[in-house]
Amino acid sequence: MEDTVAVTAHRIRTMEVRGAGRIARAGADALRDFATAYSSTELEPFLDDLKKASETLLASRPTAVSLWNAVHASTKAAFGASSFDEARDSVIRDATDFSERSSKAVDAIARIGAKRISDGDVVMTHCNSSAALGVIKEAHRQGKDFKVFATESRPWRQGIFTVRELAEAGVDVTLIIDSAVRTVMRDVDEVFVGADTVTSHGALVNKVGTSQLALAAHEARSRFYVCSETYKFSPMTVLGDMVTIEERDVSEVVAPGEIPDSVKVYNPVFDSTPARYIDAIITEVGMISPGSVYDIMVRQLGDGIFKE
Ligand code: RUB
Repeated sequence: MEDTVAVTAHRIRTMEVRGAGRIARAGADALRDFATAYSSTELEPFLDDLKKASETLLASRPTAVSLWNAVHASTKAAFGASSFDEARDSVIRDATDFSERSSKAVDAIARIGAKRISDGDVVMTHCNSSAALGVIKEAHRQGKDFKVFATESRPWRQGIFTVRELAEAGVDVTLIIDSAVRTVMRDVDEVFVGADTVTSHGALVNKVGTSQLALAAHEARSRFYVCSETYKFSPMTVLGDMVTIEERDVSEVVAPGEIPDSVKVYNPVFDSTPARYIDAIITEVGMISPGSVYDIMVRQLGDGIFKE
């Protein structure tokens, strides 16, 4: 059943599964299936294979810490288990629990964030975040009358998924190209974006271009909200680690032969927004300031996670 893990890692790498929350749940689900179908009953080989499965998943995409937190939450108890049954059962239990808590967190964020949207507001979102779209759809479900601008989000154009999803929900949505952000921002009341990783000092790592929305929002005095489950908070950043910004293939930006071979193409797919441009982070444990991330992480994950 290592295949399930390899298939999931492939689907994450090729972006068939994308968005930090979905990636994390897919990782946890793959580990649950791996443990469920494991054929031998020896503890040591199981732990060796579990380690390899975890590494395969973690190598699939580097930026979203949600995947690391999902793998850690699903496997931590197994590595301290004293029998095969205990280890396997803990992976099945903890991976299932992670996925369930993850889905509930998105719902809680929707309920909390929706209160920040009022009748007549203009909202902007970037890329395709289930947490941010949850907020917008919940506000719409509550009968609020507002407009949404969604960015195209080159080069993958996740904005197309966003506008489809919002249109299907009946939301008044307008698609804009990424370079129209500043032009439109003067009319925007609130920006809602998702998170791939939030650092211990409250910086947001999310789809490239997010920091431009934040700067434009700051200039236009529009509020800038990050919708982030707490498993997007990165324990590694407490220890000083930098977040790896994924760079993807040139072919996502230009077609073969479209530009001279001598031209280099740089395709970073995430960027970092400093805490000072963030009004609040909307999490499943409430609306917090970027300055509270460290405390929440310690409370949620425990001191042990910070040991190197
Ligand atoms: C998606 C992206 C999303 C976050 C949050 O990037 O940057 O804003 O992952 O998403 P990609 P969610 O399409 O490259 O994975 O709120 O769904 O976890």
